[in-house]
Amino acid sequence: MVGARDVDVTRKITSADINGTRQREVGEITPVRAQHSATQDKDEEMYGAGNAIDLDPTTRSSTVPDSDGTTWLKVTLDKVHCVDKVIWYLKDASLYHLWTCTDNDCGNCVGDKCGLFNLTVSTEGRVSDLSPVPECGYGDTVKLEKDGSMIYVNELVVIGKEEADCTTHDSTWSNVVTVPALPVVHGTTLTLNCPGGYTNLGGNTATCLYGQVVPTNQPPDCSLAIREKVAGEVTPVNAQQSATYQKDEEQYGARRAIDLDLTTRSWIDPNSGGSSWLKVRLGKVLCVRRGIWYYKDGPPYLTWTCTHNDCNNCEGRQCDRYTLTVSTAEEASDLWPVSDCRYGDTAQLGKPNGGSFYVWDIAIICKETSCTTKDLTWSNVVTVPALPVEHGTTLTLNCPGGYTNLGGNTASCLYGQVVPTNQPPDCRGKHK
Ligand SMILES: [Ca+2]
Ligand SMILES: [Ca+2]
Repeated sequence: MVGARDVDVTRKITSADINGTRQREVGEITPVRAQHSATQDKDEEMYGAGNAIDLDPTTRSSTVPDSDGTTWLKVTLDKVHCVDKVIWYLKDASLYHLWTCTDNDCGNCVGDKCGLFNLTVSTEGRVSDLSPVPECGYGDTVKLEKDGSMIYVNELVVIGKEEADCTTHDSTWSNVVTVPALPVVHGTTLTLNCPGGYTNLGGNTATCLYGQVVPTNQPPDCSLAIREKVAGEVTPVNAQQSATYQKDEEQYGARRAIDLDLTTRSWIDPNSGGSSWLKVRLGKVLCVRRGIWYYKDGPPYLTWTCTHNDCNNCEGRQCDRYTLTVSTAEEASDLWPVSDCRYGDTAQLGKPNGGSFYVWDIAIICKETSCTTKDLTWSNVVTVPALPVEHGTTLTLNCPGGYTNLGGNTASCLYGQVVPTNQPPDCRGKHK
């Protein structure tokens, strides 16, 4: 693959280069300064380190060993960069050596005498030289070293990795959503979210660096599948099914479809009459807005949206094979006046043509409804404010005179259910 930064190893100097200054390369980083172990004849003007970065191929730095006997030339960059390549040009601007860096080293050298030289990229005075991306050396200092003898360098050119936009993230994060949405420019910080119903058990921030989305600490992990409840989702009282595969209730029973765990499934077999169904009990009559059937580690398999009459509006790949019916024991559902939900206390997923099927999980989502006195299961608890209250109201739970509340004392009205904040109230003991 040929990129914009591949170096033309046959390049020769032009008359313009000789007479004036050479042009900077694509991606070349402008250095701040150059230093070296010692200058030949202490002649800074003729042989100083600055001659290696002065854009003039005809001038050279001539470096001699220091008192330790080591010879080195160091180029300091304006900030920490991801160094892609380092090029050493001779007087006629022909390429003498070319180093290509990775996050480990710049050991990939092309040139006649690679073995004589050592080139390193480092972050001076910093903790870590670890590169956030694998294809470059991370640092603000480039150092060329040699044992003993002299080094003549006409031009040392440092090429940085392109600060490209990020267009996609790691394909192993199959369904991760980023904020802001991709593409973003180099340096942008991203929030990593899992899609609705999934919990991110990994890292939740990343940065766009050199065209790659790099996690701040660890990659996101949406694959473990304890679902977060969807807004409006009610907790079913129980579930039943037509028949269970191998009668194994522990592994394949109906409750596995309502345990919020996408690694467990109910495996529904037809009953003796040939019909296959999973029935979810809501515990009271609610107005069901939607039913979502989840598949393992994936987005919803089928989603039904309900109206006053039915839940026939289905989205997904196999809507023609399955049905969702919401009904009440009293058969009173048609009397309800609201049009955008279906009243009932039971949601039944069916496969009319028979046969087995799996449900990894199912969510029943209800329309917000108020809480009434008859919904209060704690016989003599007094609420403030008094029932009925709207969805979302916080309630204080008091025991009647003479009783002490040994349980929880707050609750909320959620989707027609009075739900204790922590634990249910417990009115006990009679005191004068
Ligand atoms: Ca020069
Ligand atoms: Ca499950």
